[in-house]
Amino acid sequence: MRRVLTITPLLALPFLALTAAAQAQEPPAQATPPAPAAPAAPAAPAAPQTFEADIQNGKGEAIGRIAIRDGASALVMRVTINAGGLPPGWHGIHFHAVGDCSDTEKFEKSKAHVNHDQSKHGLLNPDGPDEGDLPNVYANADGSVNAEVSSETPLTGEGGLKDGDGSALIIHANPDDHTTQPIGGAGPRIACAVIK
Ligand SMILES: [Cu+2]
Repeated sequence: MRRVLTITPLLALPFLALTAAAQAQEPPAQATPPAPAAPAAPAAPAAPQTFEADIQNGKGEAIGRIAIRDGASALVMRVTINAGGLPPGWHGIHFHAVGDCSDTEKFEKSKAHVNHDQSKHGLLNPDGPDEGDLPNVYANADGSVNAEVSSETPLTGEGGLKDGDGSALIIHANPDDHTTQPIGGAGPRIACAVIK
């Protein structure tokens, strides 16, 4: 809709005429029809839930962190351990059934592996794996770890790690051979993180 200027008083009232001319140079307020409303953007998928917790050693000291992102069909977990945190070399890690790391001497309150269907232990076992099984992580010469692993065991929901009594990430002294029972020869439990 174009603005209609009435400039009748152009000669008689030059002041008003100048004002009208100035207005005429302004962009017409209604010249452009309003743009149609943009279609609603499709709803973004919900951001993965992230869970973080300290990892503690056998003295109850925090040596690092876990960070778990829960996806639709897998979770992804980062394991970060500070220098001096672990003995160098490979270490078996598993999800254990109870979120209790309070007995730092042995971490036995975390119970056995998460294993709702009584599968055999071992990512390489034809009758496995159980739901707590994970790849080994490698501690550098300085004892630090930066690793990322995945699991089909969910963080939340049915069969999830954050069930009524929670779960724990346990780090063992030795590597897991991913085959032998019950824990692939991974040895004592030397670090623990509560997932609850
Ligand atoms: Cu274990």
